[in-house]
Amino acid sequence: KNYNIAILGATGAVGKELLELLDSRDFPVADLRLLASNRSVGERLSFKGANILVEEASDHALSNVDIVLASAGSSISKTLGPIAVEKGAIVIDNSSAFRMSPEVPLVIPEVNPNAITKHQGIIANPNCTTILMALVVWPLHQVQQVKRIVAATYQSASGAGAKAIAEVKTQAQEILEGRKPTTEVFPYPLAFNLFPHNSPLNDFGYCEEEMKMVNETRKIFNDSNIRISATCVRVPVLRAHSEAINLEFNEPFFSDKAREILSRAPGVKLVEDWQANHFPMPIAASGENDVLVGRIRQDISHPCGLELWLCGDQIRKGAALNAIQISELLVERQLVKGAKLSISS
Ligand code: A2P
Ligand code: 11C
Repeated sequence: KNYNIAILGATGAVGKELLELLDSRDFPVADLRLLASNRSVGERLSFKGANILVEEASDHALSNVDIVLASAGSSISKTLGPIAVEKGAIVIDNSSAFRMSPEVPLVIPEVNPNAITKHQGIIANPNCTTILMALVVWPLHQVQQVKRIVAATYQSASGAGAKAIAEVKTQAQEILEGRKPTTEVFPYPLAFNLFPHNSPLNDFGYCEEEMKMVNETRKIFNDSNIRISATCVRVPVLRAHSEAINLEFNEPFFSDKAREILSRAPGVKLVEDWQANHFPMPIAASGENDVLVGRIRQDISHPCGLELWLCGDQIRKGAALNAIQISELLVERQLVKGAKLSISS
């Protein structure tokens, strides 16, 4: 069976990657609808040799669709997501709109694939930093329970969308030419700079991005006790996020054992050459499906601590690839069917 697919936000960074992955992974597509804002109407994007016209996202455009891959931001998902479900589609939503709703599965196929069975029409794709961290921590957590995670992130411009990637390139050029860098998407120049993630702060001084890592990981792991603290930072990298992760267990977790587990973990690739001092880099992770992990070492400050370093393509596994893998899982388990919606967002 082939399916009618709509990409909501098809002209964006994640939307374009979704299109490429549907093509290269040979997803069983019957009809493909590309939806964006009215600014992009008339644009054409290529899919399997055809040039498909971009249409304006609307109620009407969501009729007769089996799967909506949504990546046009939270407010669009909140408005159009439930309408699509009402019309019989399953929405795989890349925004944060429904992630923490109890009725909405929050899924990383390598971690909690069975969560999709309970879907009521909307399945949420986790935040990119959460996906990359959870994918690597989960196989270790399965062997010895992780008590506490302390993460520091180095997040690429792509996390803020296609305009942000263009902005950092323009800023680099402007600075090299001795001009003042222009800022439209980001509050500060990102080229030759970095700054703490600029999402809204809570009363404890944590930003939204940091709290997503805390709350979403707990939901995905189905473990409300795991303690997590993160510091999220935007860096002038184009499309791959990096993360320094410190894990604390109840007993020592030896680095050789962690290395052995991660070397065969799905979606993870071990990149470690201690002699050459060669480890994962965002430039190497860009365009890759796997999350690269390395520098696995015992924490010298804590007998039960373990340190590791990872880099993963934010647009791929952090967003589009994870959504496509969820779609593939739905097809494999024959779960692509209209659902009864009851979402409390
Ligand atoms: P458009 O290109 O027409 O603005 P990114 O995350 O890379 O910034 O991409 C965001 C995506 O969401 C783009 O495809 C963008 O379309 C789409 N989008 C933004 N605003 C709307 C809107 N009001 N209605 C539909 N799609 C939108
Ligand atoms: C970033 N992770 O890099 C964010 C972007 O909840 O999906 C994605 C926000 C989200 O800025």
